[in-house]
Amino acid sequence: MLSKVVIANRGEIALRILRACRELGIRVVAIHSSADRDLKHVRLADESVCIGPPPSISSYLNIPAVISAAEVTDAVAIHPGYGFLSENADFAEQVEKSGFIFIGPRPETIRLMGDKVSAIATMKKAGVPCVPGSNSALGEDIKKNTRLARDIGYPVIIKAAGGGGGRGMRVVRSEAALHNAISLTRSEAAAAFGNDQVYMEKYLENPRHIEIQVLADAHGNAIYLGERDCSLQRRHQKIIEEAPAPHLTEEQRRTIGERCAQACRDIGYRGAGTFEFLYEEGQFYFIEMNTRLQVEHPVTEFITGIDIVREQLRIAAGELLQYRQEDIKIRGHAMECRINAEDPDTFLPSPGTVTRYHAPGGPGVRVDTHLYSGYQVPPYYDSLIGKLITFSDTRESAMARMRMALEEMIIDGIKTNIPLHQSLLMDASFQAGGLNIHYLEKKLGMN
Ligand code: MV4
Repeated sequence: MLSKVVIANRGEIALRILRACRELGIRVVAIHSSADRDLKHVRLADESVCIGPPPSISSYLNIPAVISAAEVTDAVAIHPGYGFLSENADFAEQVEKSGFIFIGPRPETIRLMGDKVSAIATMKKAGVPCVPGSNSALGEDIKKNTRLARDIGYPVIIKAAGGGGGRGMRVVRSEAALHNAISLTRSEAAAAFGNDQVYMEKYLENPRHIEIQVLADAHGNAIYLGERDCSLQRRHQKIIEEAPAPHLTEEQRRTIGERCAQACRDIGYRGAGTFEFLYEEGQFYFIEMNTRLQVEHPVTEFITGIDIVREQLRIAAGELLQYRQEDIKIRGHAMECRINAEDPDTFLPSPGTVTRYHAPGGPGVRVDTHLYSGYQVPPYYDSLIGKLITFSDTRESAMARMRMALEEMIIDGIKTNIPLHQSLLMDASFQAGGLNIHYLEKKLGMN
């Protein structure tokens, strides 16, 4: 097993990774900005290194500083968590060139999936169903683009190859608007991502967002761990996730899951990964692949009983996958509420001191958070301060446990979105399940 790992992240996920390392007897190096000296995982780590001032750009995104911390502490591997450098192919490459193990896919895979045009081409070739579209970057030929959009059928969506996660896209509902939309998306993409390549897809009006979790080892084995429904979102920020996806059949799960696992074998994928799909009228359409651990991984851990972070560490150590597909049994239902330090009405960040903190508990309740009474939420980073995850035999019961847990949880001194979660768990449509990606924004009166 790995002897010592650097956790190149902060907050709840750094603590989550520390716990997985500890369980496997791996020593832990916490790296942190000068604003994060009091983070819970920094206190618990075997060693810690302050790598820079508060702004992420000078600390958690500073590649030489992160790699130096691994060098001075004699670590063997770096876990990037999510966000920050987790999907930066140059970082993964420099980690490996410096003689460390990057806990994630090969740098080439990260680069391939980071470019959405090459990601889609790769998945289409591997037999993963994709959205009808251009299948390649658009050229400058107006007539050709017009013909393409006509063939696909309006509405279409123009997306930046360097975008993803909702950045750099534009819906086009008529031929009159097409040329301008392509030009605008192209220039925005050039400015935002340094890559002016754009592509076209059929725009799906009311899809759900369903993603497939996969695990692959370095020896050509790959399995899928079922799906998560992440449709409840606001401005591309997920709010509640759940697994399994409501109303999905076992047959649908097996068909799409096997496609994803086979695609992993085809491309030599390594580590944990997520295939993002839009799901509409019984069909799956691949849109992107995330080559990292995801925020919502705990719902999958609950329904499969597999510790995804432990598997990431084993895979990085070169071990064979510990499970075959037939060992994976989906059981019960799990739900996750993302707890953000933000005003529940305005959604503005609400940093400050947590004057009092009490965690909920009981059967099927998991709390992933770095909070403690007296902790100061800094203003420099993402507003996610914790995740409340519940599990039970049925969706109804998992929701009942979530309502109880939200009621029990006390976070004083800062504002949180707990009231929003409470209102969603009372929402009759949400209780029925299977809502599309626009539901929450409509409920909040955003459109
Ligand atoms: C789409 C789409 C409809 N049709 N592509 C937004 C995030 C990025 N990952 C892809 N996104 C979308 N792509 C086609 N062809 C609608 C969205 C979309 C969305 C997707 C997932 C979750 C939330 C969303 C919110 C708005 C739009």
